[in-house]
Amino acid sequence: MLRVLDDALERGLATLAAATTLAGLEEAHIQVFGRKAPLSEVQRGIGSLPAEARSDIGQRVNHARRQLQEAADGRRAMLEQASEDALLVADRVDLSLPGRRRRSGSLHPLSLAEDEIVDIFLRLGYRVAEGPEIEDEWHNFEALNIPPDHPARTMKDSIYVNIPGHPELLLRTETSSVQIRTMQSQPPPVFIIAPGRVYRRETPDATHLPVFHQVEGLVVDEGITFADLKGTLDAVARALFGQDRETKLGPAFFPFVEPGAELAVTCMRCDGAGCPVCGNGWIELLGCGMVHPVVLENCGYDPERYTGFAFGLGIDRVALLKYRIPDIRLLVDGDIRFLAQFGASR
Ligand code: FA5
Repeated sequence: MLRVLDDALERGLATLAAATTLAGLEEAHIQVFGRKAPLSEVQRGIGSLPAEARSDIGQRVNHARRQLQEAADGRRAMLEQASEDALLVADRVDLSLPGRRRRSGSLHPLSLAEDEIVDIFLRLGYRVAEGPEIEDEWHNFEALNIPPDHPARTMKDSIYVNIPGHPELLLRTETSSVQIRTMQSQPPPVFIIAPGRVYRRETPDATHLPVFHQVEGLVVDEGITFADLKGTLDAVARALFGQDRETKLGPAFFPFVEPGAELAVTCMRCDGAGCPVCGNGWIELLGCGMVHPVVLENCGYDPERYTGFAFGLGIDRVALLKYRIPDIRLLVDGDIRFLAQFGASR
């Protein structure tokens, strides 16, 4: 029995020492301490020994068991440490490697142009107003003195939305509808600009898009004259394009102003010489005029007491002119090589 015990101790120590993983140590533990292990058999045999031998053998068995348990605990601690070390090595961060750079983005040229326009007007004391992109015919047409037989009101020119029971709803064709909403919501004086998206049935070309952006401007107060309009537009054109760019104000018709005018700027491509993009050297930038008395009346303002001016400036056109972009369609192509020139890294 003593021989079996010595043998169990020796083999048990060897088995535990041979375990190279924690799972392997579990198996070794069963082999050494399990019910069928030699150590357990010796322990079970103690009962059949003569009484005087029992205590001696019992002590030896306990001693052997303690030795084996210590060996198992030591092995477990070692294997746990080793597996922890392996994890740390696998997770090691090499601080000497260069980091992965995030591409820094940039604002789209349209946003840059809009921000700049809005900034200029905020400095002049205007506030920013907003209106919905889905408009009704009254705000988009009637209130603006655009009669029912005007060509802009046909399905051919405007984009109507298909909402059952609402044949009067369309995508706004100009930001001028915000003039109406603003005057309806407050008494004079009014000094607002309203930047936003507008929609027209239009075939895209180098200077036209079917979805584009305008900044509407509206000023109404006592004693506002055409000179105020001209002075404001001059100041804005200089702030946007510098002193050197030439501008030209000519007569134009819009049903909601009287008199009406249009401001054009020398073409960004040919500098006014004339080219296939502009034709005659000029790019039309905005429509403007003195607010028609009928429009003031439609909004509940007294046209005998108040006068005002309004303008509608194309933001996409401003971007073309400022950044010398040769074709407006580049703004919506999403070509990263184009956008990268405004700061987006490749
Ligand atoms: C209007 O939209 C008037 N509501 C402007 C106005 C406001 C007049 C207040 C009087 C008083 P027009 O259709 O010309 O006008 O457009 C105004 C500007 O938007 C143009 O000068 C041009 O800069 C820009 N624009 C017009 N059509 C397009 C288009 N298809 N693509 C890009 N820009 C356009």
